[in-house]
Amino acid sequence: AKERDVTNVDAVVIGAGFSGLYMLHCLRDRLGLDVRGFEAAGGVGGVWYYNRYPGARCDSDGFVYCYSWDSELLQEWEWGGKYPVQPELLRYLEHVADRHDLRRSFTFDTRVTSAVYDEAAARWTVTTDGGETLSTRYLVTGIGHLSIARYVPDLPGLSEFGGEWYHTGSWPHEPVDLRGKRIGVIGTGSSGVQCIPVVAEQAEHLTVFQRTPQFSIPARHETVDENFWRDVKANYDEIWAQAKVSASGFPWQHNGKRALEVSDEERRETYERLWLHGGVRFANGSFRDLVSDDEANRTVSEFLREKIREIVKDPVTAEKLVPRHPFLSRRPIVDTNYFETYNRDNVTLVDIRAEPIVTLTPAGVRTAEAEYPLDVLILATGFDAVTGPYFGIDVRGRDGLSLVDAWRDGPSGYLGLQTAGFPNLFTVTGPGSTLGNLPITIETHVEWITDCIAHLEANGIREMEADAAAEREWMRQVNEQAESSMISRADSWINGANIPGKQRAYVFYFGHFGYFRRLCAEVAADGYRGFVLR
Ligand code: NA7
Repeated sequence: AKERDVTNVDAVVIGAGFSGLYMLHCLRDRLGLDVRGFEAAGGVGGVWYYNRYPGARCDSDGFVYCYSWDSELLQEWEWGGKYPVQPELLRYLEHVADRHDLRRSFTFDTRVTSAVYDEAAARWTVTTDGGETLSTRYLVTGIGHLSIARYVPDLPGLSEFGGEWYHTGSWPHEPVDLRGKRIGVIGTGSSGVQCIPVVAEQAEHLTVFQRTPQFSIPARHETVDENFWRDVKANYDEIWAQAKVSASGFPWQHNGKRALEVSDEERRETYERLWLHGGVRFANGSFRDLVSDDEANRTVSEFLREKIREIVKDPVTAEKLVPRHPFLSRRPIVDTNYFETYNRDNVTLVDIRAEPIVTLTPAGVRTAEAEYPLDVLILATGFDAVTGPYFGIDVRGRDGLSLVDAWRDGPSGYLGLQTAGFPNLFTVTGPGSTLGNLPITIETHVEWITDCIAHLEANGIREMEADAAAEREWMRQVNEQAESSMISRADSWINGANIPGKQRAYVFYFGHFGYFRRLCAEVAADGYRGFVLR
């Protein structure tokens, strides 16, 4: 039968987002390998294929939210604003795919269902839901952390709800007409905060059901103009050089000072200036100890709480919107008119910790105190991060070890690149990797993996995997770093706490990106220290 035919290739790449597109290009066009790519979606784009909800944008400054490796494209491309919107991001990745002729190596609408390692042959057997079986030397995942495994909470009565409901992470391709409708949004993470102001402008009435208030920094799109782009294009080499040695992949540093070593006036002036600059730079461009020192952090958290009280006119609503957790204990959020939206007459904020949702009804949402009639419900309730995408594939390594068993106590990896027991499987930004500005984090991994595979090929090395002890030691450092940082002060998808019953674990390295990049390079130069090569 046709489905028994096995296609032999050198490498299989899973995913056609920022990671998979570049990975495929490197292996196919730089190393000359025979590579096949698979993508579950109908096209390229990864998270930017799926996240089409109103207001969807990236939270990294656009001029560095792109590939650094195509210098001609850097001169040609210009984003429409400071933070690109989803249609532009999708167009960009489609353009890259066309420009480098990547689509012909991908099979779309096709999910990799299993990957089983054959130790005797030192090859992976990969099967897809299209009925195809491949045998490959190398398997590389570019499946991201969030894209596919949307989290829909177990809301009582959801199936009885008479209106339409959508998850932000799987928004329909056809535009959804929200004009004149009564709309509810559950969730105020990055997705909720981006869509709420846009939805409010279209809705007859918007009701936001908030469980945890969030800090958010205004984007200030207006700070980017023609002059900005001229300067950026003239200085791209320097910009990338700075980003590569920076703390989180952006071309700037903190100011080198501790928050409490300067006067109250200087501190205030620093925060005000960055607040006016806007965006993620507020989070990582001021004092060096905001993320590590409670007292320092209190100064910035209080500054932001005051801003919310200044912006939101109704004091009762304002208090509901003021977060209790420290700034930077969750991923920073960037917004356009988020807090201002609560000054609109057609917007209601419901604090569901004080007034819990009891059930959905055919007509809307019933809380402990009231009934909120709705035509449309938007769930901006996040994702089963990391384990969601990885456990969606039945991965079996050496001795039949399943990835689910290997990661029973939480996802684990050595420098985010490989996991012990899974030879020749490489994970782009896998567990133990940095986060930060993701395109440059991704490039760091993709280029490392490319050089590594070139080394394996050139030296006739059959197998490579992370050494279990090196991996344990790296994950110990990942944990230690997280414990000493603000990220340990709150629950979120970052530590697995957003999914009821999920094993909590720190998956990402919250240390310095520049250090991480250097470490990856040193490890390779040192004969792949901490990896076993056979
Ligand atoms: P997030 O950041 O995980 O946010 C999910 C939101 O949904 C958050 O406000 C949650 O409240 C809320 N939530 C989750 N479950 C429930 C239930 N059962 N009831 C009410 N509210 C709930 O997901 P996003 O999509 O916004 O962003 C994910 C990442 O994508 C983001 O960090 C960027 O990297 C891009 P909670 O705060 O947990 O109380």
